[in-house]
Amino acid sequence: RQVTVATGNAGKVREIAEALADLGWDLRPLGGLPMPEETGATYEENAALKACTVALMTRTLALADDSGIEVAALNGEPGVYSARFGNRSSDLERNLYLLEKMRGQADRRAKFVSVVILAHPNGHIESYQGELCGTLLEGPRGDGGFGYDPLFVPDGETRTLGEMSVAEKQAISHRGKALAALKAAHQPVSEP
Ligand code: ITT
Repeated sequence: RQVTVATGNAGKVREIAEALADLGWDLRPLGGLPMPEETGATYEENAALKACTVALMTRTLALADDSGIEVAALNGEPGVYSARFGNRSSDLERNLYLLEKMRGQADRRAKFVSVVILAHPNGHIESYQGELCGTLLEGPRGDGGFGYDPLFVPDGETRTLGEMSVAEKQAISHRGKALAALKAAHQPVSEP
């Protein structure tokens, strides 16, 4: 089945392709298609907006992820606004901005959230989600992953997400959990 991956984020594309590889779906890139403005107040609303818009435009199934990081000491910010935190326009600048806001802060707890939506061209939607709790370092470590990965050490781990391979990150991450639930719902039933 043809599924358009409705994201402009190359890091998400890599994780989605790797997680869903065994389903044998024909994953299509967004190409030049425009994405809607993310006007929703929740991850769920924004993921549905992206997936439904692309499903309607392409008349294929469309898969979108809306995600973010919620920092305890910042009252859950940046949350749904993680991609535009401090109006900074690159991952590097947003990481520096977050480090600056967290300077001297003892409570370094943070949580990643992902909502993955598969939209059918007939308007039906399937929604899956996952979370990952951890702490923020005082400086970056590792150059893998994307976004806030180099600053974030998951609970029970010693390395940042930026120091892990895609497969290692996937096994524990917010997006890995959401995609595993989607995959389980679409796994062909095996013979007894
Ligand atoms: P699309 O909307 O095109 O999918 P985006 O990057 O704008 O791409 P979001 O609106 O969902 O996506 O923003 C999520 C932001 O949260 C993302 O840009 C990162 O800064 C951060 N983020 C989400 N998941 C992350 C992860 O697994 N690792 C690090 N940062 C992550």
